[in-house]
Amino acid sequence: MSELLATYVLTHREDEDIDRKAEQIALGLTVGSWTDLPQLKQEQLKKHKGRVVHVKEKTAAENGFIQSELMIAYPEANFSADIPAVLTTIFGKLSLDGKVKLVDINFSASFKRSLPGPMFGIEGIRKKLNVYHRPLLMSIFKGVIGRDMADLKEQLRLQALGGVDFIKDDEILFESPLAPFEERITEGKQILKETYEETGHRTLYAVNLTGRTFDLKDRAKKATELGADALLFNVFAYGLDVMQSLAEDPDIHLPIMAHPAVSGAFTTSPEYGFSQSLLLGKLNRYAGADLSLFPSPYGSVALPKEDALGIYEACVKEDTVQQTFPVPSAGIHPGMVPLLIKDFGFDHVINAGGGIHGHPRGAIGGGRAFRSMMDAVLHDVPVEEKASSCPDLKAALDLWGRIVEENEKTNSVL
Ligand code: 1AE
Repeated sequence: MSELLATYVLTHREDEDIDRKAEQIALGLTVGSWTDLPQLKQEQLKKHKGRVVHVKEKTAAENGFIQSELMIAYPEANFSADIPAVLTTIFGKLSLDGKVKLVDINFSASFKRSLPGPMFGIEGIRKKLNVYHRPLLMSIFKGVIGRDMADLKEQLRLQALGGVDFIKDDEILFESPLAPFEERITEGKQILKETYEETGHRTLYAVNLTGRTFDLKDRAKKATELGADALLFNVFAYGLDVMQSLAEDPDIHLPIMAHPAVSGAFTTSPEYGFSQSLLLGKLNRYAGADLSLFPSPYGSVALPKEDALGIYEACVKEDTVQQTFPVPSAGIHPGMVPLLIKDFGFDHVINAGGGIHGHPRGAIGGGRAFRSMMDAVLHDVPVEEKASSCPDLKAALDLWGRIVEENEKTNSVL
């Protein structure tokens, strides 16, 4: 019989009987109070009962409180093969019952067959761009609310001329008569065709898929027909299952870029909600995100480094589904590139809005500064030397400086 393993961290009083609590969870989330039932019913229900796999102390007691790790196995026969059924079973009422954090889920091999994973993944996206040996660079439209198509087209053009690989809509750009979804796709496509002809560098555009849930599929199909490159999707405002339905639909054959908006409400507490690696890494990946955006350890909205690395690991580690491109983001500027490459290697996307548009020479200078810093790191050229031959990089470093790790004494960050 296949089982799903759920791992939780409970914060509780030192003297609480946590073995008993674990048994209550295993029973309560599966067959309920089966011991009070007649013998026949008990027998019938036995195969549906949850099983405590382990209970371990995780931290030393502090002010009378302690954290314990619990692993509980749930028979997969108890639920249908979809993420809403899984989450309702293993973390439904439990998420309301004290200080419980769901940190990991392990699905059986057979259950995983119902989860599509990314349709393109790292490999498919690199193939679209024909870029294989460096991190990708993405920029973000900024300040475009209330602006018309002429403004958007100019911003798109400048970003592309800076040498970025991807340009994404801002997640707060919704449908507007000034810049409708369909025009953003068709006119954006034309601009990127022109910049490709001018520079030979290909840039893809991820348009924000927004609106009411039951209209999303039609809009995404329209985007496919119009030749869109990719979809940006605020998955945590809608739900993982909505993204999975988009990813699985053969008429919507587009990479999905999962934005982390709203996810902080579910992840940031050390005592409640989901772990970052589970929600933004593993579940995003199984539900079909080709790219997963998350705060890096260094920018304006920063995650603890171990959380950011945990998301990265869940996106790329060996699995039955394709890899999701990790996209550490938020407040990123060229001076952070050495640390980003050190932490996340080649297979990630460097993503910047303000760090591109806020460059003293505008978005073209911003893109060039990032690409130049990436070149310096990948070809082992000292940053100062690179900056002396690249005025865009010099201007970025003069403005924002370089971020080095706290324990770093030398000028080199690699
Ligand atoms: C974590 C998501 C980052 C994002 O979407 C965004 O718009 C970042 O903008 P900047 O780079 O902080 O200006």
